Amino acid sequence: MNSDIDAKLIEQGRKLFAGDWQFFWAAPSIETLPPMAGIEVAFAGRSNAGKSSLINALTGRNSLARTSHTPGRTQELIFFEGPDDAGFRLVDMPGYGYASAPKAKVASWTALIHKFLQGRSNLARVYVLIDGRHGLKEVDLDVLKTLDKSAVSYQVVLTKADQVKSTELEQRIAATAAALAKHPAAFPEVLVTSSRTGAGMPELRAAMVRLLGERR
Ligand SMILES: Nc1nc2c(ncn2[C@@H]2O[C@H](COP(=O)(O)OP(=O)(O)O)[C@@H](O)[C@H]2O)c(=O)[nH]1
Ligand SMILES: [Mg+2]
Repeated sequence: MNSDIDAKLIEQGRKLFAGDWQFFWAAPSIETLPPMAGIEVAFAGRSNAGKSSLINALTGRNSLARTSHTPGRTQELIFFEGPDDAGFRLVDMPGYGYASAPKAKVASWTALIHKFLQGRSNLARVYVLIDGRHGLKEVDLDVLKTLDKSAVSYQVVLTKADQVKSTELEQRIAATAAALAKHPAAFPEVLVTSSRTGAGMPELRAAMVRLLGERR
């Protein structure tokens, strides 16, 4: 990749996320979604994968997206809006795969997400967050299958990189990329982040700037 273009995107990403990000809307159901406008990027992943922490790290706001030590607490689609003129939103999706969740809850999650993915033409990408300490689990693979069937492009992000030894992390990246080869709708490249150290944030912000450019 051209490093001048790279540096430019990194700088544009820094600027976009240095702007004023605000909570905008919480939707517990498909009927209560905000009207479609601008371009949206959503963050999916198991409960506790680090979705809310990643949104906080991206926007540099420690408590914009509420993070929780209690898995499975976010049960709504939460929308955040960027600086006025950017026309850009981040969506914190409810976590899936919380072991003690009752079956009915899992079914309602799947239904909500399925409907969201089907009907949201301004949704440019879903980032699927995978805890870097654990890698892809069965429930994640089920979600990737759901995403394959939707028209949305998606990419896997390995989170909590600060908690994994570098040799182990390399193996995890390789194993994840190998699994993704079976999912043609997935971006082949795996992103790696740490919300604690900020690792991977400039690259993720730059990727979203690139996406915005492509969608406009
Ligand atoms: N060490 C470390 N912990 C993290 C990181 N990201 C999230 N966590 C922790 O993981 C737990 C779940 O994070 P949260 O963002 O609430 O996950 P969510 O359920 O996917 O929204 C919290 O205790 C966070 O502090 C990270 O990059 N590094
Ligand atoms: Mg959360």
